[in-house]
Amino acid sequence: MTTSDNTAERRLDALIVGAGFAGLYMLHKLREAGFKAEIIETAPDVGGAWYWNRYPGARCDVESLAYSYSFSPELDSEWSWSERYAAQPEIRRYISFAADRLDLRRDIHFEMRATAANFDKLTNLWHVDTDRGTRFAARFCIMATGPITCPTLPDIPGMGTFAGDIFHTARWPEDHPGFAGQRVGVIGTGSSGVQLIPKVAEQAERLFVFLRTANFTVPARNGPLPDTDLARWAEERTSIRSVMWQGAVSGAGDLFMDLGLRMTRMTPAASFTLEQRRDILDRRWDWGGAVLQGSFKDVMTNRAVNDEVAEFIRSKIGEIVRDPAKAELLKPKGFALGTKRLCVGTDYYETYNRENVEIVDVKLTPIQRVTPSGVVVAGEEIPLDALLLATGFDALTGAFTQIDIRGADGQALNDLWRDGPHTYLGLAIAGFPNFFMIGGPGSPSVFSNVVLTNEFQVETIAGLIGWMDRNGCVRADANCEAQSDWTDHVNEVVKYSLLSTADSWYVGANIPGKARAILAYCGGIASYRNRCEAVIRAEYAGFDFA
Ligand code: NA7
Repeated sequence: MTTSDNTAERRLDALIVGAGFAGLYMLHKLREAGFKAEIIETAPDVGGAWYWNRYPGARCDVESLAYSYSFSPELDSEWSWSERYAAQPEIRRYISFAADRLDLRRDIHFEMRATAANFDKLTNLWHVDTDRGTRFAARFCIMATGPITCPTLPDIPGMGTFAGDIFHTARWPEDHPGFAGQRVGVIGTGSSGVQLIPKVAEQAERLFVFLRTANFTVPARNGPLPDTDLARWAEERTSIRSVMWQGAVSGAGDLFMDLGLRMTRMTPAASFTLEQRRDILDRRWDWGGAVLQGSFKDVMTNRAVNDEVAEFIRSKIGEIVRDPAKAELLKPKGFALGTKRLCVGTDYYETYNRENVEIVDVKLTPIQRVTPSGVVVAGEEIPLDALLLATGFDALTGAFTQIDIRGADGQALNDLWRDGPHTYLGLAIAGFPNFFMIGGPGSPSVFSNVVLTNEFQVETIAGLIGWMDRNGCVRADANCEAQSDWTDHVNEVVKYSLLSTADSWYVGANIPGKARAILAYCGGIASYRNRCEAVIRAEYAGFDFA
């Protein structure tokens, strides 16, 4: 859709920000219900995070079969995934296919960024400004901006002076020719770095990995999806998805694991002998994917159990990496497994056996500055042709705080969230009527299969908007008490887990000055859904309507 009318406000029922999985389904759902809705999207195409994260090796760490829309039997039956863990180009094609199949593009304004959103309490309209001059007036403003979409750059002196290629993984240029014959540096060894490093190592003459914190990485064991899996999925997907909602299958990688091995995730480690536990860990390691973190019920609640699984991974690193000094640097230390997101890789540790790959321990000797021709570490310049930044994101709240969002009394969301996000069910914010969020703070988001939980949130928001219309309501505002109960619950439930014990982006610790608070709800998707369904049954208890 091209937009030329940047003088008058475009009047809508709903403005949706973001054309990823969440925003596209929201548009479809509202359209189906007869509402006039449009999307604004900063990228020139659909896909959200999957549009931007096109670095070599970018791949989902949730199984493709489970990382797809479930609402449409037609989409399900017309699409077939090629690999167990789909690579970024295939996921982007899938999202594009869904957008075309549902005819969504005509209501999407591409290359347009929201800059400000203000609620007018007299007219009950959201006024949204954009960087293209187009203004919108909408009854509802829905943020489908994605939890990990706002990249952060390291604060190293001289960054702007580097003369070679310098990219963040989430802003990778399209059709980049690669790094053959080059000296390349990578900063960052989280999920993105872990996927990127083996691919760059295959191309570069020399690769320097600037390692600050070694993360736990498990092998994906990716490969073509066998016909038997595809057939079984076609037959059983409805029941598998409902089991996913109950939490007995994570979808991260245990869809077709044998029942006995799968059920260990519901059983405390102490129910098994040491030999049985070792066997479970070995079999899960061999199965591949993030399932190691779910080996036992109490991996994320009991530090001793967590340590045992962590030590198992450290022993595997020692077996794979031939140089003992490198292996030692690559063994994660000082935080519990899973408290920084578990990385899923392919040949990650094996890559450090290549002669062209060097580790620079920047915890010991930080990068002092970037020069036009390289980086300076411990007083010496390491000459580089390219510097690749896998340095992460201002997660969950970043996409909100970069927009000037103001509620009914002109209050700024940035002020309200100064000590961490306050939300009602991760769906709404008190004082910001008719403003909804999908996959955002306070919801299961990054602690769940986001496609699955996004769909549920979309349906909940669409249900609420439909209910308001049927009941003659023009305004829904989360009440302060309900919001503070939910926020307390989000903060309380994490105390029973190890999740907030590390300095990770889960708690905002990667962004200087960001309040330390758990950013997503870790109480499980089943309990989240039950809670929301109880609210719906009670005619949207916790919301005040006008
Ligand atoms: P992450 O997981 O936040 O990883 C960022 C990495 O960058 C991490 O290793 C950081 O080390 C490192 N980093 C950041 N700044 C610096 C500086 N200044 N010097 C050295 N190292 C630095 O981001 P990802 O993109 O990998 O993954 C984010 C999520 O996206 C992922 O979980 C998937 O869900 C998709 P640190 O740990 O801070 O020492």
